[in-house]
Amino acid sequence: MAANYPADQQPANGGQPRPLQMGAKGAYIVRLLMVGDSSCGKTSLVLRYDQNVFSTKFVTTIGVDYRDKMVKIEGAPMRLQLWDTAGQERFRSLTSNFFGRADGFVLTYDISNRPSFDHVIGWMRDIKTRAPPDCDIVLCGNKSDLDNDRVVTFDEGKQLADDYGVQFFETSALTGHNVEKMFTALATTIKHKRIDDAGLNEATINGAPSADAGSVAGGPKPVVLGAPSPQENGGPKGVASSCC
Ligand SMILES: Nc1nc2c(ncn2[C@@H]2O[C@H](COP(=O)(O)OP(=O)(O)OP(=O)(O)O)[C@@H](O)[C@H]2O)c(=O)[nH]1
Ligand SMILES: [Mg+2]
Repeated sequence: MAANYPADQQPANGGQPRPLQMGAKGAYIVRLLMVGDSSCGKTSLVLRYDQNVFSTKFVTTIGVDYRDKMVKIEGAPMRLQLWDTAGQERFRSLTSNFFGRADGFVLTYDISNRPSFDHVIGWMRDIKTRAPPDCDIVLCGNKSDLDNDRVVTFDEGKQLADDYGVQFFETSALTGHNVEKMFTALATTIKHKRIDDAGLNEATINGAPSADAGSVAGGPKPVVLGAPSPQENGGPKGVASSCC
């Protein structure tokens, strides 16, 4: 794994997996972070996945937006907390504070933007430095509809993902291509490692509610800088200085 990369840039997928936390509503809580350069399509991917909509308008994310989505993965109810971070450099110190309790990352680049692909190594380094060792990562080459403007080949993306030992998808938030498949694949990998292999089962679901992050409904909740962290057991949702 990652034979072509320095030791300090290896993926953060090693170590003993922690069991997933159970929410009060009987769903496992899965914290997913969208990371990658500005304009590569992180917000668009979340909106396509959550609401099946797309806009050509670019409204850059300020800080971190938050949504959650209830899904069933192989019969297991999961509350996917989608933390959509800003790609702009000026927010980097804020957004990297969110890495500490992530269960998974969608590391996104734009197939029509070479620097966004080159920067994947730096994003991987940040994940390695700050994220839990049992988190899972999907490398996502977005804007696959822009094939005429493509500057990063599928094989380059796949090779990089293989080097890091992570899953790889090319997606299009515009057409919806592979979007649900990618999120489902990440959630499924997390389920296998953090529920199935951790020995959690239906009895655990019914018998051990502990904490939750709040209601499912609603649009993005922009983070208010300097406000208290969200409490897993019902604190104000989307008003946070970090998810950790
Ligand atoms: N053609 C095409 N355009 C896309 C796609 N995804 C996003 N875009 C466009 O790319 C621009 C940036 O998308 P965003 O989703 O806001 O990018 P972001 O990664 O969230 O950017 P930051 O919030 O600044 O980090 C917008 O104009 C989107 O319409 C896609 O799959 N195909
Ligand atoms: Mg955004």
